[in-house]
Amino acid sequence: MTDRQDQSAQRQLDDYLFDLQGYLILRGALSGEELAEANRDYDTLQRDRAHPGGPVVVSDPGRQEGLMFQQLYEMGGVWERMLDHPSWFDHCLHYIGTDDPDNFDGHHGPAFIDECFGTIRGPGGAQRLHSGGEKGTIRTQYRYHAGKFHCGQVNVLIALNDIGPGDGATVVVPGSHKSNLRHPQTVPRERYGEELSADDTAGGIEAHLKAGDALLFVDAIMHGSARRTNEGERRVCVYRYGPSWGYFRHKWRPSDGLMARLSPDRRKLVNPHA
Ligand SMILES: O=C(O)CCC(=O)C(=O)O
Repeated sequence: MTDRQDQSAQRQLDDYLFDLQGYLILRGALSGEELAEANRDYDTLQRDRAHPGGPVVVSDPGRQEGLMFQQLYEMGGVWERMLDHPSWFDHCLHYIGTDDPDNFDGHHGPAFIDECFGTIRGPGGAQRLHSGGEKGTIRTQYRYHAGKFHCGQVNVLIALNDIGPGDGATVVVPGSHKSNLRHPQTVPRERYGEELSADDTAGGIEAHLKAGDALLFVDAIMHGSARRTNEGERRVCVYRYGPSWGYFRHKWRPSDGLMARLSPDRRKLVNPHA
């Protein structure tokens, strides 16, 4: 079999599994050097609550989600490379569709990253389950039509350390991106905290990742994370990709410094009209 046939067989399998389950695991997406750099930057953020590379927003809301970072790409280096990292970028473009018919003159980029964040979570930390196809939310929708994927948001969650049993792994409910019915174990927004933890959710599975693996999933899939019961901490970052006509999820915007140093292609990923 030639390399090209190999790639096409892999793409067919990925498409089948992504459609069926709503997620894929990309093993070894980051190199050892990339991981080391990312972890050094997390050490700095954790210690100083800031980074000299750029204005990352650090918060500790004192909730189960743990220490949170927004606008990770501001730090430069590996965080900029992750904007269009070869381990996942083509997959993201393929699953969001990138087919705006009015974009012929290239005034948009092929995609928009509407949020780029990370968390460090210690013992007791978790993320409540949310999303699910039955909600019909357009921004996060799963859609396949006329022989193409047209997903509203594809997330790439990258493990910066090993995440196994007891570590608070991300939980997904495979197939729930197409569900028609509300999962009976979820509760409405005003009763958050009463729901079962993600690890006790019927139909849910923990995505165990080695450091450097990436979990790629359509946001419509029901997801959250199990509660961490082990000592130590869990480190992840998430890049959210959507169509170029999307808009920022939060109030933060790419800084002038970042916009000045990015290549034109990458600039369009963080601000399609810039
Ligand atoms: O923290 C996790 O494992 C889940 C992240 C999550 O819920 C999200 O990316 O929307």
